Amino acid sequence: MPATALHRYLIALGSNVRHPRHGAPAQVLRAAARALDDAGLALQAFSPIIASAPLGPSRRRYANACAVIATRLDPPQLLAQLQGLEHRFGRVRRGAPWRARTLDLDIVLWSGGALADIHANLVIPHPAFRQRPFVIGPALHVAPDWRDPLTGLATKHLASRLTRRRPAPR
Ligand code: A4P
Ligand code: MG
Repeated sequence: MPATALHRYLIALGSNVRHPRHGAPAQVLRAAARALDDAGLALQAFSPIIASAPLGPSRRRYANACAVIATRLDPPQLLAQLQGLEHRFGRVRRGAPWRARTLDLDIVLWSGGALADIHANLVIPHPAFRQRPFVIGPALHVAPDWRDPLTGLATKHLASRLTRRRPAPR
């Protein structure tokens, strides 16, 4: 693959902490989408922002969304750029210690298929994305036909699989 090839990436965005300047988590995600675009990662699509119950120990509800971006950066370069953005958004000096991160940017899929880069500590597809309604739901709006290279299933198939698995409401 030539070094200058344009790649497409599906990015999952999450936030559950207010940012002192941008505001509530949903505002953080909107600002993050603008920042991605400003950083030269051409924003091709941005999903609706959803509110989701926290998975894991945190009690705060999350705002989640997905973006499709196009860039010539390869996956390790993009990961470094995303981590720089997380750092800019999530770590605010308040006295001595750095506060908790307010922005999580994960690479879910890319146009190059499956990848495991030990040196960059990077796995694509993101190992947990298929089971996460807060990723699959927004992804359905921006990448319904994008196929997971490992299962061969498109996002819309993963979404209906997740829906089917949920117990019927009483
Ligand atoms: N890494 C490996 N593969 C990837 C990839 N495809 N994209 C490595 C991004 N990073 C990848 O990530 C930890 C390490 O994962 C990095 O060093 C990177 O090299 P991190 O973002 O620094 O730390 P984290 O946020 O604790 O990890 P992670 O895996 O992003 O956390 P999770 O599992 O995503 O959990 N509930 C709701 N409702 N919504 C959420 O968004 N998010 C989390 C975060 C928990 N619960 C949630 C949500
Ligand atoms: Mg992350």
